[in-house]
Amino acid sequence: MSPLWDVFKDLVAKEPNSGCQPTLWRYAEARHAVLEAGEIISASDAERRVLVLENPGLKGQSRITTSLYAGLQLVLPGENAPAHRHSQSALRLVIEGDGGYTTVDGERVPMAPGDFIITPTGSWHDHGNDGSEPVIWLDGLDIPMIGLFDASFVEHHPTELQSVTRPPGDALARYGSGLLPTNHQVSGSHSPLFHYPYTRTIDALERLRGDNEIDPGAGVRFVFVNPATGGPAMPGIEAFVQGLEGKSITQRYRATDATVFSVISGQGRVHFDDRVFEWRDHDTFVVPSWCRYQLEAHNESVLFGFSDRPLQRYLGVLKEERS
Ligand code: GTQ
Repeated sequence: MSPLWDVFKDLVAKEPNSGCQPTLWRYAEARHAVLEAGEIISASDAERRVLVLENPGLKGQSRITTSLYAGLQLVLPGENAPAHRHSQSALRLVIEGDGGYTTVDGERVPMAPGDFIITPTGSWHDHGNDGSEPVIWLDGLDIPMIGLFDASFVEHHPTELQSVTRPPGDALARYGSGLLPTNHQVSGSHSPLFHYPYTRTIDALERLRGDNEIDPGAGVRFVFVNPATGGPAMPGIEAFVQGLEGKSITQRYRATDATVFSVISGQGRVHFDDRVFEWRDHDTFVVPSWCRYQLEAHNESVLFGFSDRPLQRYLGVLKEERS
């Protein structure tokens, strides 16, 4: 036993105080490092050739926030990252390169820049690159959460690559057009749609550009949903895209869900109370829990982001403030 009164203030804190720091990773530098990793180890030897984006306030923990992991993954032309499955769920935001693909539970999903792809818990996945350019994407996983629950399992596929058992575009045809097969049974809590092509995302953003009603003070912001439930595409992570007008600034805002942003296109700044970061195409930055910020865009910009919001909402602890 140990005395609660010595630790009470740390256990039941006045407000969020994890040490997670506002941080920005410049893509120009990160890309250089990731390509250098490509000369050191193959995707197959590494299993996943990734440089982890570790929050400097959470050293040695491979976390970008207290609950989330992020990394930049590289697959070179002709390479494969072998098939495996694990308890952790993953999301991908494709950053550069054509010709990449990821196979998820028997369907081969082509990767184009800006595409959002999910790999639900327990689904077999392997990655490859049939093109002539390196393919790089941002990985977001719930690794710290699964670690907290001590619920991690991983399994390696008996063959390097799983077999492709479904035609290309199968999930998109079944679930991606505002239609659901009449006999669809909701099973599990992940979206049965696992590919959200950027062509569709950008079309929605462009059409509603400047609309001030979608998310007042925050530009046009859309959440990636599970079309069978209307809930988030992944039960534990909410991912979104946010379109910002040129020469605009969002309202001052803070929330308890630390959020990872990846710049799809554009340039601007993120303002915190005590610092400012400049961002541009493909930079990644993190806004810690309960940290006030504003997003300023110099020109028309599109940001991608993700956080643990659905779980906080479920637990009834999500708190937001606009000021
Ligand atoms: O692509 O399966 O960044 O298993 C970390 C762990 C990616 C993946 C990561 C993984 C993967």
